[in-house]
Amino acid sequence: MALLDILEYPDPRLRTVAKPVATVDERIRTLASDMLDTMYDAPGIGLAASQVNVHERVIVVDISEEQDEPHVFVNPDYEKLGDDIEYQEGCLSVPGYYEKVSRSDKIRVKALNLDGETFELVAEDLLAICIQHEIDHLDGKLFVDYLSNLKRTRIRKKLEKQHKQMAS
Ligand code: GNR
Ligand code: NI
Repeated sequence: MALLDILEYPDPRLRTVAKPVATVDERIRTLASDMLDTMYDAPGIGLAASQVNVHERVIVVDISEEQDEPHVFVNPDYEKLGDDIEYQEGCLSVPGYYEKVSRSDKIRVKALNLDGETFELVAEDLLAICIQHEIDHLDGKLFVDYLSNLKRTRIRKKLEKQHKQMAS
């Protein structure tokens, strides 16, 4: 069990575009395992490698109540199948803030599993929303980017103040 530190907005490292994983090896399996530990500990329903300052295309998701349905996606890609719906999102990198974001309610995801094999999954509702939120992280994108400039600036200033207080 290993817990990783989660970067918080507006840390510029969260804006890094993650690189594709070339080979799914022991290093990637350890990363995914540590990311799941970190996600469950937080607790959260998803985590992208970008959030733990590893800029490679790996995400983990588990929306189950029992925290016993882990999904790992390496080099994920998706197409939208559904309609856009609004959902109140949160983010472990934007702690304490929840705002409505519009995303597709159904997607088809293609990715590699931890054996390096390609698989496909049709995801709906919260699982679909969470996977889209995580893939955004891999592209350096955060849910606050969908909000008004006013809302995003307010959130940024409050978190910056909190980070300064914690540092002093
Ligand atoms: O724990 C999380 N909850 C959540 C709720 C609504 C939409 C997306 C999410 S993902 C978030 C964890 C996180 O920050 N993943 O990047
Ligand atoms: Ni997030």
